[in-house]
Amino acid sequence: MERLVIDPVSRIEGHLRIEADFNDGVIKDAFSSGTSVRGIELIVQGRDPRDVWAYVQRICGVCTTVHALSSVRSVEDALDIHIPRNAHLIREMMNETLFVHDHVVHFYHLHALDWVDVVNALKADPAETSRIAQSISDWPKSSVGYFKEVQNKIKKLVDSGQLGIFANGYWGHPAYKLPPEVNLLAVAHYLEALDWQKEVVKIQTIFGGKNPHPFYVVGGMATPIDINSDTGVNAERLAYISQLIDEAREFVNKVYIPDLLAIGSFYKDWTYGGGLNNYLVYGDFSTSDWKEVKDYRMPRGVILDGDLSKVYDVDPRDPEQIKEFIDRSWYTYDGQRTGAKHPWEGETTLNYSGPKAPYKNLNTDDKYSWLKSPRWKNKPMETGPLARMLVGYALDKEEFVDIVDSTLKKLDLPISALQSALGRTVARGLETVLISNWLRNDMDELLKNIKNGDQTTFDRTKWEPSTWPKQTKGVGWMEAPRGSLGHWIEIEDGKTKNYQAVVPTTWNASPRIEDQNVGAYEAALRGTPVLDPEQPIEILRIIHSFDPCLACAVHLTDLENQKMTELKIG
Ligand code: NFE
Ligand code: MG
Repeated sequence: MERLVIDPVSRIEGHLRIEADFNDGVIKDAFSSGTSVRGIELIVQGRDPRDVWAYVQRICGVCTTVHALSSVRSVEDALDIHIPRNAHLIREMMNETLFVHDHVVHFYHLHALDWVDVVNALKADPAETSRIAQSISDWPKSSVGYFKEVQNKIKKLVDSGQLGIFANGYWGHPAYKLPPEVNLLAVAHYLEALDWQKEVVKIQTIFGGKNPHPFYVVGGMATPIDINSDTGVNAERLAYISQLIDEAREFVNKVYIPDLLAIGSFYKDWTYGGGLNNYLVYGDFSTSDWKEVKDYRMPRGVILDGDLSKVYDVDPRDPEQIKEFIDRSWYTYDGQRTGAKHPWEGETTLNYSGPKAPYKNLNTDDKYSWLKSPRWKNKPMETGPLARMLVGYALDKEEFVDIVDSTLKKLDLPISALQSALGRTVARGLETVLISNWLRNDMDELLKNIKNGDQTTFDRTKWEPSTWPKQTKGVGWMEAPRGSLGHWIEIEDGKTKNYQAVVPTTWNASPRIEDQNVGAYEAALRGTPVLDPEQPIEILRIIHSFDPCLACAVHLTDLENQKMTELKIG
C-alpha cells in the first residue's frame, strides 16, 4: 500500500488535504482533512444578534451572501419576525444570482480543466471548432477568426513558457479525451466566462449595495427602493437588473449548458466518484415565506443508498436528526475527545492533537481534520447540486423531471449515471437553468409589486431588543450553491449566547467517524483507479466535482498555543 498526499488541493477555496492509500493503481481508502481553522462561531458570542450576519458573512467570499442570509433567518426564526414581500423576493434573487455566478465560475474556472486539455487546443482546426460551436448553440461569438484569435493567445502563453492561469495542469495526460477542437471551444469560453462573471454580480451589488458581502438587515433588506428617485434602487437600476438577468440566462443556456453536454458526452465511460449515495437537502426558494416548506421550488428531503423510491423528511430542529461528531476532529465537547451534539447544544473548543509541522502524514488512525463530522440520523450525507436534482426528481417535481429526463436522453444515459463525479457536474448545470428561470420570475414579481405601489423592504416591528423574549433560539436553513446550510443561534438577554454554523462542505469533506461511516469525499474516492500517481487527475476530478470550499467548512490559531491573538475592542 502506498500513500499519496495532495496538499493543498488547488483551484478551490481554503486548505484541503487528501491522503489516499492505493494499491495496484486503485484507491483503497482516502482521508479528507481541513488543515486550517478559523474562529468565527466564537467571535460572535456576546454580540448583538442583529450584527451577527455581518461577521459570519465573512466566513466566505465565494458564497458571498449565504452566511448573511442564514444568519438573519436564524435571528428572525428566534424572534418570530416576518419580513416584507419585497425583501423576501430580493433575498431570493440575491441567492439565485449567487448560484448562477458560482456555478458558471465553478464549471469553467475551477473544474473544466480536469476535463479540458488547454495545450492540446493548439492542435485544433479553428474552422472545425467554429462548425461545432454553431451546431450546438446560436451564441454569436463563433466565427473561425474568433477561435483563431483564442488559439493565438494560448500559443503566446505556451511559447513564453509561462502558462499563467493555466500553469501546473496535467496537460497531455491520457485521461483527457476531448478532440482538440472541443478543447479550443472550452478554452474560449473559459475566457469569456471570466468577463461575464463580473457582470452578473452587479445584480447583488445593486440590491445589496456592494459585492462581495452585500448588505442584509434583520427584518428585511437594506435596499432603498424608490422608483422616482435619482439615486438608490430606482427605475433605471431596476431596468438594468432586468437586463442583467436576461443576459445571464442567455449565457447559461447558450454557452454553459451546450458546453457541459458537449464535454460530458466524451466522458460517459468515466463513471467514478459517486460515493455515498446518501443525499440531504434542506430545501429552499419558497414562493411564499422561507419557512413554508410546501412552497419550496427546490424541495426538501433525504435519499438513502441511492433509492429514489423513498424520500425521507428532514428537520434541522430535531436533535435526533442533525448532529456534529468530533471523534476524528481536533475539538473537544465538555472536555471529552469524542461525542456528538445538535448545533443548538454545539460547542467550538479547539484541541489540536495532530503532528507538528513539517510533517509527512497525518495520523489518520486518530483525529485528522479541523472539520467536524455532521451526520443525519448518524449517517453521512452528500449535499449539493446532485442531492438537489435527485430529491426533486424522486419527489416528481415537474421541472426537475423534465430537465433531468431530457438531458439523460441527449446523453443516452440512465439516471443511475448521475451518481458520479460527472453526474454531479451535470446536476450543477441543470439546477443553474432552473434557478436562472426562478430569478426571472422573482424579478417580474418584484416589478409587479412595485408597480402596485409597494416599495417596502424592511419591517422594524421587533427591532428593539426590549421587545424580545429573555431567552430564545432559532435556526436559519437554506440551500447554498454547495449544499444545505444551517446557522443555529441561542439568544439570551439580547445577546448571542451560542452560535453554530454547519456548512455544505463540512458535510461533504468531513472526516470519518469510523471506517464504515466516512464523509462524501472519502467515499467518492474509494475504488477509483489512478493512472499515474504523479499526476492524480482522477482525484482532482472527483474532489472538484463537489466544488470544495474549506473556508466555509472550518469557520486563527497557532498550533502550539491554540490562540494567536487576543483582540480587545474598547
Ligand atoms: Ni465558501 Fe459555501 C457554499 C456555504 S461551503 S462556499 O455554497 O455555506 O460549502
Ligand atoms: Mg460549525
